[in-house]
Amino acid sequence: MTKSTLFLILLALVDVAASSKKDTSNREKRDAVLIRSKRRWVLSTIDLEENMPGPYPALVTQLYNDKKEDNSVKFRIKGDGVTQGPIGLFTIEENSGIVYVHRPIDREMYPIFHVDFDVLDRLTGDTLDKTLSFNVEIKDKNDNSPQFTPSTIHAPVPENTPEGVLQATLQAHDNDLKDTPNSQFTMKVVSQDPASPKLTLKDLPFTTTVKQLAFTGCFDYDKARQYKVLVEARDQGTPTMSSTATVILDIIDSNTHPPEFSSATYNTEVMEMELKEILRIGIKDKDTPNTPGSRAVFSILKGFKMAF
Ligand SMILES: [Ca+2]
Ligand SMILES: [Ca+2]
Ligand SMILES: [Ca+2]
Repeated sequence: MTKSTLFLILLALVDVAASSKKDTSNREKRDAVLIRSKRRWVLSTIDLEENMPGPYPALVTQLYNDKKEDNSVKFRIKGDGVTQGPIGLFTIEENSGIVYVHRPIDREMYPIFHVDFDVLDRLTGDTLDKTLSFNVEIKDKNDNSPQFTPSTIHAPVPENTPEGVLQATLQAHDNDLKDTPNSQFTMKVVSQDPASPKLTLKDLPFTTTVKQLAFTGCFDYDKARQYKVLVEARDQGTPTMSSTATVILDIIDSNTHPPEFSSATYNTEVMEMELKEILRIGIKDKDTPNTPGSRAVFSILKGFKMAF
């Protein structure tokens, strides 16, 4: 029994007391009554798929009620998609009981419809039977690709980060029917520039919708200061659908270069008792200017006095 199938339930006759084993003709009579009375609403099915191509209006099903046989009855439909939003989606031909749908349905917006059918006396409008109520679940189509939130990520990466995970997580969600291939997806790195070090996605415990960016090798600020990584999420529906997220890694320079003196020795002279600048010593540091990695601290390791 599929969920998308509507069942018009056979309503059993309450009046089943008139049994008599001793009288076969009575039993036959009773069975005939049962058969007629059971067939008040006749079993029927409705299969409704998301995004049905049409043309519209499209025939959905036809209702039968044995009270219809004398043509003195009419059918009525009410509920979701009829008297409640989205209004005008379903109609019924009141004499024939044929049900129509008038436009495509987006399951992600309207996954289920609760509708009621009545059979009425055509002249008086009185209801002639119990209201037939049921839920119509719309059969899902794979019409959504998994989407990343956010779809662009900027992550700073210190140059000297040890091999392993990065502080960059990727999260995606697919709006199609939960726990089915239409909404289940996988994620992977599809491209990266530059190519090295190699970036991959690492699983996280207890979730399949969030992954962490990881790498093998090492970053070198002098070789590449920014990485552009494309990550794809692809669902398992038919046909499959996918989307990508962009991760920008900004490599942050670390203290990987020692400061170097521009000259090995410096000579200067100073007059006795004179207080003035006597020497300016320059250094070079290949690390980023104005960062702790490039700020040099000087100290005099050794000196000596000259006597005059
Ligand atoms: Ca949809
Ligand atoms: Ca869908
Ligand atoms: Ca999907």
